[in-house]
Amino acid sequence: MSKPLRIGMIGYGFMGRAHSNGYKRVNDFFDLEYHPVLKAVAARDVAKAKDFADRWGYERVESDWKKIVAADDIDVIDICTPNNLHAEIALEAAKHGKAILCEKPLSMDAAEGEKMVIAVEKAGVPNMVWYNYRRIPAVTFAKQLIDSGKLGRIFHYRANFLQDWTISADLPQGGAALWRLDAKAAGSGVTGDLLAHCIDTALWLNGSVKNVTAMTETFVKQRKHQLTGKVEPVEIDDACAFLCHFQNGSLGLFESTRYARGHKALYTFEINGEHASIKWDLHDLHRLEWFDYRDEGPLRGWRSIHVTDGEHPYMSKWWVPGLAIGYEHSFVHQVADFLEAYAKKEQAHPTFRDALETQKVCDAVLKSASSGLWIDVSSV
Ligand code: NAI
Ligand code: SOE
Repeated sequence: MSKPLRIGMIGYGFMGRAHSNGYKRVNDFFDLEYHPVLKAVAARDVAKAKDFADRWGYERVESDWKKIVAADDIDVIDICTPNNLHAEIALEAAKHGKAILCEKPLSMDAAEGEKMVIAVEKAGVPNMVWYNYRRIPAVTFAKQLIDSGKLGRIFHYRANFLQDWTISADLPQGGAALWRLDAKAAGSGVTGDLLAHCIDTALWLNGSVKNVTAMTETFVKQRKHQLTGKVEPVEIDDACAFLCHFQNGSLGLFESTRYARGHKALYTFEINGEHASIKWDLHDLHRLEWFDYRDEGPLRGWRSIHVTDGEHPYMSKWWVPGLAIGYEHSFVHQVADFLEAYAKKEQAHPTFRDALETQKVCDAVLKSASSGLWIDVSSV
């Protein structure tokens, strides 16, 4: 019989749903010592939170997140709010000794992230950030291939995250659904929202970043604020591109934009090593492209590996070989890994400290874009 782990969810939007789905499905597929219990959800709009709670099976609703953070019957605080609330909630949750699962990016900037890391480490509480793309089986498989040394020395790391949903100049900024355009709620634009994913994956697959040079652009300079009705300057980056040196000597090239007409959420990466290369694409997420120079000459070429066999990461828990899983399963995997680590009294990754490293790269990128200089990540 597994033991209960009581979840207090803060925010009931996109991620509130993705995580709740993860909590509900995980024990149906993974053998674990703990099972999540959906105890309480907090949000300002109690009627909407009640609908959410009824749909997903949360036992109660609170209008103030502080009540959930202080409640004796909650073990884990799951932060699914806009970015400007992550730190305040996490600091309070650490004071109450709760395990904390925080959505990405960790914080508004690295200075805020440092405080969060200090708080969770001082409190000694389990902490993890939802950089879920690590747990897509093809991405985890890429990690296994790199760690096995099959690619040899790495020369290049290339990643893109392209979207097209903010092109209209009439789109307001701020408030529900549009907080990502408001720097006060989001911290930054595509750098913290999208490139943060690419950076987390890159740090995991290819190690630390030494220095960066970046450019950003804000194509629409003013937008009406949804909450105040006033036309205000847009302070986020709509697009960002940066070059970097990794500590292992390889070169990095990253691009993200919300102005790439035709692309909804195109996250891709490619890694070129001495012996082999790999490519991955979120729109075809169960495939890993592999090129190995050591293959027999006439047969040498790109292979497309369907990462659905039982021997591939996580896949033995799902269906039969050849049947794909999707985006939502990355959250189920992250919950499973968290519960496994929790049972062993270990930390699941990425921890707040891991995510702080991503935050430092983001800060260095933004600093470089505004100064026009190469910035050392260690100087941030
Ligand atoms: P959303 O706008 O869909 O939901 C935000 C929720 O926060 C809403 O339920 C809202 O009512 C609630 N909220 C706002 N202020 C609050 C307050 N003062 N007290 C309590 N609740 C409050 O946003 P979404 O897309 O779910 O994003 C939330 C977080 O998840 C962000 O940090 C975002 O960067 C991250 N995210 C991560 C993704 C991933 O792939 N890992 C995907 C989408 C978002
Ligand atoms: C933005 O549209 C967004 O939802 C990001 O906030 C997520 O982190 C990313 O996974 C998908 O796109």
